Amino acid sequence: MKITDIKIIVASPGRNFVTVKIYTDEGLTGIGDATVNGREKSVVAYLEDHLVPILIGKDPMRTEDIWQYLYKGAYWRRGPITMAAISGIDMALWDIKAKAANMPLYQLLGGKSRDKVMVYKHVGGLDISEVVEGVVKMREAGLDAIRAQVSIPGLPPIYGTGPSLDQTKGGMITALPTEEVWATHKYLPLVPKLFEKVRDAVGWDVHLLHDVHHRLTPIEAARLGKDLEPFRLFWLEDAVAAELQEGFRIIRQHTTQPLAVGEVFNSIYDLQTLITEQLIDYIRVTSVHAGGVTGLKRIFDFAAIYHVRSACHGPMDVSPVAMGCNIHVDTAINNFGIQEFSGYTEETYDMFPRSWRYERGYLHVGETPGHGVDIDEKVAAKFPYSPAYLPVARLEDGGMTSW
Ligand code: CS2
Ligand code: MG
Repeated sequence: MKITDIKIIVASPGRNFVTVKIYTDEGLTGIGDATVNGREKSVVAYLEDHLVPILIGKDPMRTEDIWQYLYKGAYWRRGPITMAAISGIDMALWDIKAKAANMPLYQLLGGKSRDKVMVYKHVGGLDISEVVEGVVKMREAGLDAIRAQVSIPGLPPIYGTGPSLDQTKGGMITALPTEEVWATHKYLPLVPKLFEKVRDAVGWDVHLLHDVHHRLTPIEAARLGKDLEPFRLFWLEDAVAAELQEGFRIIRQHTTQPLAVGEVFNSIYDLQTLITEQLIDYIRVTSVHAGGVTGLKRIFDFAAIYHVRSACHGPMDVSPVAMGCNIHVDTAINNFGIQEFSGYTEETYDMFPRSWRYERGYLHVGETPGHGVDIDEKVAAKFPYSPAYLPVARLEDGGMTSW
């Protein structure tokens, strides 16, 4: 089999998505997700200018060799743009391979290790009572795991706590970046109060999660971890900016609060210290940013040796294609932990016909050959690219900060 053509489709059915479509001389096609939120067009250029020309004529079944060819062959290794481009190609190749085998992708990854995939969804609110109300409703909708975030009183709503993140509904993804305000000393005492009220309302059978979004220093994160211990959270996510993996040693010394990190990582080398020193409990890499099916499976197998579980990043900007690949990996591996799932706009669901399905807190893998997600190009054509940025964050004195 030979690759005859590769098309890059950019569309914005609520969020911008970059989708790779690979054609072969045997008529089989495959698709992959290559979206980097807020930097979409740089991946399009990387693919169209640098990867498409060198892949035409190659054998699409050689998924490992093509992955290494693009990774080692570039000389400039790793990085979000390179790895999203490789991810998009890799997903499309696995799609073709599984279609050629006439099997759902999970069969090629070892077969089913579980029947369904537990997900968590998000609840945000401007104050604690709004969040509690949202968590109760989410629980009634069947969720066994819920992430809770609250705005800081006296400051404008921050990312993850305000209105919808769907750019079509006036959320915080905007045509130019909004500037948010952050104050650690106001946040730290608030979060334990939130979880006390949430536990009072929904009890102890439900898994509760919280995302710090990289905003603390290690010792601040350690304090928060200790203060949250009475509420037994499933995890504390992205407590610090994780470029300095050793920072997690400080947090780990002080608290038994389980820790999750990794949504911005794109290679196994970004998490080597965190995993080998068992500084975290869940690794949040996802197929679209960590090297496709090949990269994700390699990282999760590595993590399994150190008792670290999977927790694929899965917000709205991880397209239904990458979500489909995640679900196949989640279903196949032994060390599955949880899958993030925000759901999508109706337009996004129309654009990506798929065999996976969501039902009351769980995702179910599809049985169609390949990864089971397709793209309807007629629908895609109705939603052209629309510039969209994530916010940035400043301290109250105007200084830039992590978010
Ligand atoms: C978040 C994301 O899902 C999460 O845990 O941290 O909303 C993240 O900010 C976005 O995916 C960035 O594109
Ligand atoms: Mg996060």
